[in-house]
Amino acid sequence: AFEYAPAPESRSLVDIAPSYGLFIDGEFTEAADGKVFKTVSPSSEEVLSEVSRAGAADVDRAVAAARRAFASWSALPGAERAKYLFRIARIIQERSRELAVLESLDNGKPIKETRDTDLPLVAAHFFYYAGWADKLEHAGFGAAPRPLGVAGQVIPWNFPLLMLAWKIAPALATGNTVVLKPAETTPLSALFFADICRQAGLPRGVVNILTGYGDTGGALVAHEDVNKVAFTGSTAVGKQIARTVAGTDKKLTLELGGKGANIVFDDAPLDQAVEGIVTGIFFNQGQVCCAGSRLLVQESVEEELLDALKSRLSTLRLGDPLDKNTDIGAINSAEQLARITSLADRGEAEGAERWTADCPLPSAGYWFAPTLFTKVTQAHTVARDEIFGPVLSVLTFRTPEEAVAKANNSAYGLSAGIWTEKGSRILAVAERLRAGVIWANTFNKFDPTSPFGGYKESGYGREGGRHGLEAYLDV
Ligand code: TXE
Repeated sequence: AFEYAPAPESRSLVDIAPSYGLFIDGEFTEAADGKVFKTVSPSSEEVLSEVSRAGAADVDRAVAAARRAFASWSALPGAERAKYLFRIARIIQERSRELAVLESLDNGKPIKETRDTDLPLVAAHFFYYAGWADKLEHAGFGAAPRPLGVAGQVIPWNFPLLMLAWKIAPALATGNTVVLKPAETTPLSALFFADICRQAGLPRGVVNILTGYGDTGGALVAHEDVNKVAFTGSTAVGKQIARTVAGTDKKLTLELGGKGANIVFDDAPLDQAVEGIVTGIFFNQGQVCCAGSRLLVQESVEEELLDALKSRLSTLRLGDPLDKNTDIGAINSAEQLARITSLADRGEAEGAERWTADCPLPSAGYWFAPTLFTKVTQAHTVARDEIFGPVLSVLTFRTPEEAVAKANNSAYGLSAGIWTEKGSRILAVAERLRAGVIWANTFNKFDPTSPFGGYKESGYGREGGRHGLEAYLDV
């Protein structure tokens, strides 16, 4: 158990500089061509800072620094690498109030999520993989598993610091060096992490952070001196990266979209199921790859469950992410808000019934009220496409067989939830679901010891747990 920071009351806890450079070879430096971009707070549209935009020349510099560092970093005894990772983990804990406020400002998510979920998990990942660094020969991959070299990692904006931890902690524990590109709308926590690497005395070049857009990510994954590519983001970009990497000797893991089914049987304790449904789709405003965005409810309890769900949704508090009572924060960007709006409008146009929680939206910033679609069929876009927002599509079923068939009727296969009192039913249903993670009587629970990843268009490879080491080792 970790000590959670007390609720930060205001943004004065974090000192954001007016501009930041790229982090290459242990130094903050401008982009070679001097390009910059602004990062704004999605809850206020206030410009938070201006950061460098890395181009191909900067990717070259960062990869070269990581390559130089690889020789000595990979030669260190695992126990020595562990010391750095433990140190990073402890500094993250010490600075967790500052990091939580920063993340909520740059991403828009409620402080109670960054404080109680993101930050504790970020630290936990570094602690967990620190523990593996001196035990790799016991990991079941053979006597002398070897690091791959330079890892090029591209991450999204929905869990900026947590996705960084998922990528960087196993890479460093196994002796690889890293060039990481955070998402363009949430660059700040990765730059603060660069500062933490310096504070921890991490040797130069072991971690490099390149802020920029998709072109930066594209140049990084295509770079000929990158040995391993790890990507979390949209399925479309994931497929593009798979094509770039095809025909090279780079190893690749892809963690892409999802359309998780949350299956509620008629014997489930409905009050608990309601809480699980809310966590499943409204946590982080639904901008979660493993969100339970499809509710499959057994027909006999549909009405009762939906009544209870609507009452519960009417109590959610939407607003300032830095207010510790806020349940629903801002949508990460104007683009994402437009995507959610357009998919929800399409749901209505196709004939699904729309219900919106009655909560006032702030005038500045990007907001979307919790929304339900009922009378949804499997042909509807809202039942098929990842919306990546606070929008739940409700479908019904009569038998467990029908529930499994509907849950599996998706291009994705990342997550699912099962709500029932019957343990035997949990096992019987779970083994027939094509989903990388299946929760029973809970949802959106994460743990560094547990592998995470998908089937089908949700990608391939596993992150987390012992399996997460495999992606960074040659055996
Ligand atoms: O994703 P992108 P976007 C889904 C979700 C969302 C949609 C679009 O449905 O609505 O994707 O989000 C970098 N080569 N997910 O547009 O573009 C980009 O700079 C290399 C699910 O934000 O995939 C960012 O760092 N990199 C997902 C990262 O890829 C490229 C989380 C993700 O951005 C690139 C995010 C390129 N050609 C979105 N183009 C999940 N699995 O959780 C962009 N990038």
